[in-house]
Amino acid sequence: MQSATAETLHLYRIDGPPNQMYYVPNFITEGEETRVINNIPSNRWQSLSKRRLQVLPTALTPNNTLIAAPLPTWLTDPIANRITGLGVFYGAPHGINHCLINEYQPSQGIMPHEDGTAYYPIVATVSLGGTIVLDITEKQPCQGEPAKRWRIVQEPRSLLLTAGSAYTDTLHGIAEVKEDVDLHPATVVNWGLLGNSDSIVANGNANERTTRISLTYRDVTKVSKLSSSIFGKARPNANDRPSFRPD
Ligand SMILES: O=C(O)CCC(=O)C(=O)O
Repeated sequence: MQSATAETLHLYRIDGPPNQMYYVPNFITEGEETRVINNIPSNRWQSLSKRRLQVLPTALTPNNTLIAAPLPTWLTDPIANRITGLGVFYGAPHGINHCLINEYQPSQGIMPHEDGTAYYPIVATVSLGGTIVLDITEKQPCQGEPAKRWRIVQEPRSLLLTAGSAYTDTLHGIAEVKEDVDLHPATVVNWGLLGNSDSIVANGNANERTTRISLTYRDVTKVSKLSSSIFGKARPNANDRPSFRPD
């Protein structure tokens, strides 16, 4: 399949979770992946207990405001521009203006959480390096019923779009394991969209984790044009995680 365009994005829709999630394999090339990895500043990582994180262009203020600043070109050209070209940030007040970069070693992950209201309800995740499984859980199951769960495999260079009620009504997390197991068409909702499911099958329906980096592109809804020195509350090097976000 050719990579997605605004016209063909519907072909990449994931069936199963609430509307709307899309998975696009090979959204970027290996050359683009290498270029981004090489541009990630080595001195801006914040070490968290289970992963490391950096925030671009800057951290949000305590009341979740972004002090207006452009994203670096290596994040926008071509990746953010290509995402915007899919039309999915149509309706977002600013378009993509923020990016969290997470890095996970094998055995690292992120506990189930929601991204909350600091952002317009769409997130575009580009994966670099290793493959990982994202667990999606229904936030408010029907009374007496267990929460519905879905597993999404994210391959390197893929794009995962989460919008609408998939954004507002579910939690997402990554298990702290060295290997994702039991991966097959009945357990992975985006199996039919994967670029290379053969390698998972050849590995005994498992994925051995290696270092994986995610770029999560978002639109922070509150933006201030005041400079951080005038505003006085921005914390450019602080951990940019509003209180609902997990370690
Ligand atoms: O790394 C990922 O794919 C998920 C990151 C995430 O959940 C977050 O930044 O809120």
